[in-house]
Parts: sequence; C-alpha cells; structure tokens
Amino acid sequence: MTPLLLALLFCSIVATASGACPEGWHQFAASCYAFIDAQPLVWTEAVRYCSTLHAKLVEIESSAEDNFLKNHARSLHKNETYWIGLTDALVEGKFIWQSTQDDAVFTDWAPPEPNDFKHDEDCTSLEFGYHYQWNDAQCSMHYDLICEKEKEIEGDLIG
Ligand code: MMA
Ligand code: CA
Repeated sequence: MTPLLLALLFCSIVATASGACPEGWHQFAASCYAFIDAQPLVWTEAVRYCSTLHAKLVEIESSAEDNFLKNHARSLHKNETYWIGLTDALVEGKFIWQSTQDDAVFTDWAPPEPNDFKHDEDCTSLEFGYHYQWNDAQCSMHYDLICEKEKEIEGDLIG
C-alpha cells in the first residue's frame, strides 16, 4: 500500500475513533441524534423504540441543543412533527424529562402552549406547524421521533 493510502486509512480510523456518531446519527456536543420517520408512533411507543436503539427519546436542555434540532428538522423538508421526551402525565402542568424525571428548566413552548387542550395533552412535540417550537399534544398522536444517545468516548474505540 502506498504511503498516501496508508495515511488516508489512518485518518479515517482516527475520525471514527474521535467520537463520531453511528451511521445515520447526527452529532451535536456530546450527543448523537436519530430522526426516526419510518413509522409514526404514539409517545409511549416512541420511548420504547428509542430504548431498543440504546437511546432515549430526546431531552433538550439548552437553546443551543434546541436550535440544532430545529435546524436539522427544517433541513429535512419533511413537514413532520417529532416527539420529544417531555411529559406532564404524572402531575398536570409539571413537565418532566422522561429518563431522569427532572423538571424542565429550559423550554421552548410556542405561545400559547402548553394549553392542555381538552384536558388531554400530556406529551410534547417539536410541532411542524409552530416552526418546531414545542406543543403539548395528545400522547396518542402518531408522530415521528428523535432519539438521543451519548457520543462514544474516544478511548473506548481506540482501545
Ligand atoms: C391543536 C393541537 C393542540 C394545540 C392547538 C393549538 C386543536 O388542537 O395541536 O395541541 O394546542 O391545536 O390551536
Ligand atoms: Ca397543545
């Protein structure tokens, strides 16, 4: 093999090892995100689906993360609404993140949301009709979803 090919091979191994995301996942900060649109699911199914990918339904803790996700959703040009991992099913009006049960500190509700329309909206979406600001929606709606998992750590892959 020529030195050039060896150098290219080495570079591609380093690129993989330095914390890239799995194929089809998109990196932001220390996380990888998958936008799942093969089959719209109800919210509880969305939680379950992400867990089969060793991930969680996305939890959004900052405007930087929120903007990354909104921009990516827009770039897909699919006119889809996506579930996120925020719910007030346990205590009405108290929105918590599914995996940690932590109160939402950062939020991006589209005014006048969350409105608990017909007293039957306990799950949260990035709503296409709101330019991907957040809506509380019926948990039985079938929406696409975004899964999140931690980026692989460099040392694990280099070995
Ligand atoms: C829909 C549904 C609600 C949302 C309202 C806003 C009619 O219900 O998406 O969650 O709050 O629209 O008008
Ligand atoms: Ca609503």
